[in-house]
Amino acid sequence: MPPKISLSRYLVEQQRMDGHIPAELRLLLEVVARASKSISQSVNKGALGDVMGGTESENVQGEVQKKLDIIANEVLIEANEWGGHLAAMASEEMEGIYVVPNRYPQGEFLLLFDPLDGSSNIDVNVSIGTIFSVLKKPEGAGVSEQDFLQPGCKQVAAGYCVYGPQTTLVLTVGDGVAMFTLDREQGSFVLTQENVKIPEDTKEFAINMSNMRHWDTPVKRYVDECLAGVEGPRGKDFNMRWVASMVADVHRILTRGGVFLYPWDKREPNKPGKLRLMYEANPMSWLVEQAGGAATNGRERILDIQPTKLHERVSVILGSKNEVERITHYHTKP
Ligand code: P6P
Repeated sequence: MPPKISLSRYLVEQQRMDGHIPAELRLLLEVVARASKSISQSVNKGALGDVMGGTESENVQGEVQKKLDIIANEVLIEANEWGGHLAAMASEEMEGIYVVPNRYPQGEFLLLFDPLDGSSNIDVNVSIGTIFSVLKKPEGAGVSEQDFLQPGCKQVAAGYCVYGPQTTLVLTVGDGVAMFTLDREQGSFVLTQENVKIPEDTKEFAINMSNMRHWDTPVKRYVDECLAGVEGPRGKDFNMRWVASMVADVHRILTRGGVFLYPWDKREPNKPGKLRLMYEANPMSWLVEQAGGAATNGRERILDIQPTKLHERVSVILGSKNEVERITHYHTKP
């Protein structure tokens, strides 16, 4: 049995080997991992803890906040604010940025997160997760929301923790994708896969089919061709999955390939899509690209999009490279 490599050892070796991870970033990632462990314990309590159900409040997206949304947000804030590695944080659950209080030293990194993605699945015991993205704070005194508005290609680290049958942390610092499974007996994340690779082709697509009548033509064409199966233009049968938890759908794609679509649709034409660019699409797109996949909004690479608002939304098509290229081609060269 090969030696168990902990997250800490992996990060130290990454730091020593490539200088990829400055000490402050290594500390940040270890703190986020520890916070994820704590969130996992709250999630796993379920009905045995006072963590299920909704609250009276709504988040900036106008969505009813679940108790666990708020718990996860507070865990991440409290775990990260004192360490001296961050200047500020941004969260799906908070309208504005959270500047590290003056009583703590400020660092050079910005942390963005969706503290508990897929929270509609909490009460029905389906996998959910925490998504995070790390940027460097631009030079200059102080920190503002404007400092966060950097394209996804500027990320210095990104990942998620999926709370499913296993609790698994998936991470990139720009040197490929590694997966760490929580060993509850040791209480530490153990390296269980590195150099993750997404197959370039797939027979599995993930989309919420109930929105079909609202889709734009290129998406409808793509899905119709998949449904036509081996007798159709694709010459093969496809399978469909939709967990309605981006973390779970992306984890499946990183593990066995596939393509995930949450496209623009006619229901709210002024909204580019449902998912958020800064703390959902960007971190997931970097992970997918680092694993040899692709991620576009149907027309351009998601990581090239210049954000204009902290909570802006985007259309997302990501996964197996050849499928994403095909769908993007249907949009740009119909
Ligand atoms: P729908 C969860 O609420 C989420 O933000 C993503 O995790 C997920 O992929 C999507 O929304 C599910 O949306 O419309 O199918 O419920």
